[in-house]
Amino acid sequence: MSMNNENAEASTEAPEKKKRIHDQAPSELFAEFMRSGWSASDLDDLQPLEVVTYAYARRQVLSAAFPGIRLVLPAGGYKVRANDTDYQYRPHSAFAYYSGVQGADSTADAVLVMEPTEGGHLTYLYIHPRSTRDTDAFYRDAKYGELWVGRRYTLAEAKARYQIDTRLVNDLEGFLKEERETLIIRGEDAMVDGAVKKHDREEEFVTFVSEQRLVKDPYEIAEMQKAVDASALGFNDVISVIPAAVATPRGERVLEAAFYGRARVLGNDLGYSTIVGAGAHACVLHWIRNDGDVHMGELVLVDAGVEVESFYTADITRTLPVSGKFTPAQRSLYMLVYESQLAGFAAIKPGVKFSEINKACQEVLARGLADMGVLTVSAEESLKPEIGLHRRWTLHGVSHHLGLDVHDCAQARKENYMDKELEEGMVLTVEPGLYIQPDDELFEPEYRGIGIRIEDDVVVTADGCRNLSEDIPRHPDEIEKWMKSILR
Ligand SMILES: [Mn+2]
Repeated sequence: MSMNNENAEASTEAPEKKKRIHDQAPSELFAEFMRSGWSASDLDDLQPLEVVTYAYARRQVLSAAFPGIRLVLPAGGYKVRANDTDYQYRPHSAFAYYSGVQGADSTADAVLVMEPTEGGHLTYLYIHPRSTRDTDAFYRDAKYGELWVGRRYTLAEAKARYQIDTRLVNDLEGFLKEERETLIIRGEDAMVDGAVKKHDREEEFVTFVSEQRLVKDPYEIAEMQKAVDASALGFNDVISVIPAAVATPRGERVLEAAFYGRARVLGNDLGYSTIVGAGAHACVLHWIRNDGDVHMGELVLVDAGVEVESFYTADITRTLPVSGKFTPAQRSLYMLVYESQLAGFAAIKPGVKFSEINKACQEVLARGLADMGVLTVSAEESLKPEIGLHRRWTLHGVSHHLGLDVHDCAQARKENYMDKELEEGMVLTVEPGLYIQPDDELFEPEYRGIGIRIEDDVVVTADGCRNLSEDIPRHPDEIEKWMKSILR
């Protein structure tokens, strides 16, 4: 990483009394010298982002739901990885949703405040603006100074970009301490938590901001298509390094790294930790260690998604034959999952309950498993909720909302999620799977240790759904063709 600040003098005090290096003031001569001799660098041609009108409309909905109450949405701060190194910064999804702030523009500790006024709310974006050359901070502050971490927007620049009035975040604490009914997202920003008393509608507020995202606006759907398209290229990259993965110890990491490269080059980051499970590792649902070898003849399950600059993510799973060809046992299990997914797609249309997607997929899987003779009851019996024997191999539900968070709208109430009718504009995953553990004696040996999941991202349309990830091959014949076209 970086060196220490060479402008600080070494301390001779005992370690426990030692000041942090950046606490030490520079000489007046040095400070004066550092402040002078720079050319002007304001950005005066910044255009409003496309998201501006959408973010405004989202805030209008929120405003109407909580009239007369101050609403506070913190972006959150850096999270420590170890000692003085932090994780890559990523703002809270509710902050991103209502502010529109995105990508590298997004700075730690920003807070969106909606101040009640007659007939609605006025919105303020509180930020750490850039540390200009007339401050000491630009070279002394290792956390925010622009010689250390890069330039941020001035208040005027951020306003031009997001069309929201901007204020200094350092002035926010005093502002929040004024007596006023206030709702916050708690647990993201210690200063905000400390300044604002608990309100009995806080949980309702958190639920509301989660449920508002259940139906996506056209901007969001376009961003999610971008995330899916970038992920499609990531899967091409994964296939292209399969020979290297086979040749390298811990080959799963080779595949993981290929996808990660694409996520960082085309997007902001991964939307979640990539799962790469070769062979029986595919039967471990959240296998993110990815430290296994990759062998010829196995399947490898890759569950990965690129998060684009606006922080929307894809969530896609493909299960690929390492050799480029499915064995008969692999193909027969794969086709069962494939048919199950088709039933899931077919179940999706406005007015149908969310939970019906799972029902449609599970029905196909249970019938297939019954036909294979591994169930001790009929498919009908197994499908009764209180019985569910087939779940030994299906393990999880087949759908969740997708958006800024990979498991989007997670604070929504059950009646507005599982038990809710689908609406046009919802974005969902459809991801049935079958997982035959390597020690499962109910299956013949050639099936043991096979894990298969096929996961696509769909948007609910007026009369059905549109698969955003349709272009990523799914059928075994298409997968074999796809792999051949990359690996030949
Ligand atoms: Mn998923």
